[in-house]
Amino acid sequence: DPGPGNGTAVIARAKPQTRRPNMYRVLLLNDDYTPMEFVVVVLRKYFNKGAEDATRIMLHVHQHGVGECGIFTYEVAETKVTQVMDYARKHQHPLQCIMEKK
Ligand code: TYC
Repeated sequence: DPGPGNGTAVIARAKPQTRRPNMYRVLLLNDDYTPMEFVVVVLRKYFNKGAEDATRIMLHVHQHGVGECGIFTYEVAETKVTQVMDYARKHQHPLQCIMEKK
């Protein structure tokens, strides 16, 4: 009589305890109308960039059409996009902010 169980040894391995969350890039898109200074304000206000970094990113978007503001988990990225779009709309600028899976 093998007793409880079926007499087969259980070989178990613990899963790694941490899983990396999906990450999302938040991007600004260029347009012809949003003032450069407004984009710099957005980068400082919502992405915690300093004046130099904000200016560099703004000029990159101006010259290349698109640029990265940061990489965040889904909920944080979505919040940033909503905040930037609401702020641009409030000031009647056509600035577009989007997110994409990394
Ligand atoms: N192209 C705009 C201008 O010449 C400036 C600008 C930069 C607009 C970045 C949007 O995401 C942007 N006033």
